[in-house]
Amino acid sequence: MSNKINYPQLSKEVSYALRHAPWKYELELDKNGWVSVDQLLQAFHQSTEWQNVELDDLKVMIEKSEKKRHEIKENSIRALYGHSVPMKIVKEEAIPPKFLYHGTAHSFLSDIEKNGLSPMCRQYVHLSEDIETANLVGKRKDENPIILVINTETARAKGTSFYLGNEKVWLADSIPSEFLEELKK
Ligand code: HQG
Repeated sequence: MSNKINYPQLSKEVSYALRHAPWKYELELDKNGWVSVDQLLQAFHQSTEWQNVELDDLKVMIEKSEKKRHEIKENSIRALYGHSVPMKIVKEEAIPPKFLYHGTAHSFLSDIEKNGLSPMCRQYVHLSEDIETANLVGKRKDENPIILVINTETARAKGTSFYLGNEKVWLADSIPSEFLEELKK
């Protein structure tokens, strides 16, 4: 293991490979987004920046990260959410808490009110388990973000499915606007 590794930077590049452009690393994701760790390392070793990265570094990268973005199991690795690859990654359907949250920018609100939440450039809409997380997500786009509340019971009763991302992130194909309400701060 190298002690010179910039783990946030490594995490960004692993996310890029596993969420957005696996073909640039000669990787092929399986239907759940997994690739072999050996293949990923082999690809990363082609670049001078990552030529010393080992499995243990990937484990430290996951452990040190403020968000659980990746997961390693039986010598395979995958991104847990965020995908934009053309082939839709199959996520496990599950029953979420009664309320989920989505933090977003004021400038998107009128569009969202009209069209609901769409995945935009990604495969799924990303929802947060708690308001604090939604706020952090929203702050990426607006310093005082809007928080939308999703009543998942009503949405599920009317046919919306929810999928597991990580312990704080839930996914959905889309959320019609009738299930969205703005959180009054
Ligand atoms: C908005 C980060 C107009 C939506 C975060 C969002 C998250 C609409 C933006 C994860 C719309 C898409 C994903 C509509 C949705 N009209 N705008 N109809 N529907 N939008 O980045 O949820 O750090 O693709 O509100 O923490 O912000 O990368 O999605 O603002 O978990 O691990 O379109 O990415 O995780 O933006 O973030 P994004 P997101 P990482």
